[in-house]
Amino acid sequence: MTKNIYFASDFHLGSPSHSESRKREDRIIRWLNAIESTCSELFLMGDIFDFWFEYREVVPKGFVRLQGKLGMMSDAGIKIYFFKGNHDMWVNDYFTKEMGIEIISDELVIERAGKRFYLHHGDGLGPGDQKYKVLRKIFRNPVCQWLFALVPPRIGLGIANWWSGNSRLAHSTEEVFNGVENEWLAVYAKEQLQKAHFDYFIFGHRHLPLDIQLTDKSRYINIGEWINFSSYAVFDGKDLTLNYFEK
Ligand SMILES: [Mn+2]
Repeated sequence: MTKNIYFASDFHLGSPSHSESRKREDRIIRWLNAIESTCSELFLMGDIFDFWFEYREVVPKGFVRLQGKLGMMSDAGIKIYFFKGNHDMWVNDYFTKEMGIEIISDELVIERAGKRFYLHHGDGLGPGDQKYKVLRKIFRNPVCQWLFALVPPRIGLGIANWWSGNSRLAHSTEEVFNGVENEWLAVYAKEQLQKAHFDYFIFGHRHLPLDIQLTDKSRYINIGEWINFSSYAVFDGKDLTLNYFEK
């Protein structure tokens, strides 16, 4: 049987409410059940959780089905990667210890079946968004994380849930395509192509499924999100396609 590589991101579990998130989590589990027999590697490319913060002895409640499923897939020999997104960059060693998942902090370059992939959640890349780029440095600073960990979870997670309730998802409007020249991740990908060849650039973060031909040999695929689209990409050893689950 051919083995595939799957890419998905931006589940934003926890948002906008517990019941909505649970429905989405169930759909994700159905998707994982559907793909696992053909899956050799699974790339979870950021913003899997709308908020995640890991204390030394404590992790946030919830999302137990996803964690159990990933643990079982990993135990069955499927290699799973978890990219830090802008909503869930504070993962520590819990996913690795409990589920055998490899954590990726920034970009990851891989080669599979002779194709070169450039993988990244997509936050903080390309032109513009200076405010976020500064915030990202602060949020990713180990001292800031250490200080936040001193705040009791009841207060820390309370602030976080308030913050997450104010994010763009809570006032969810569907994203629209800006045209290739204004799609900052396409601009970023083109810059990278000046330095090295990649067959595929795969990003999340944009919340809009996109499949853009950058040159005759290179494509930018945005894997979208799971609130409106349930979109994901699959590489079957020959070609990469953007798909929609239960659509
Ligand atoms: Mn996101």
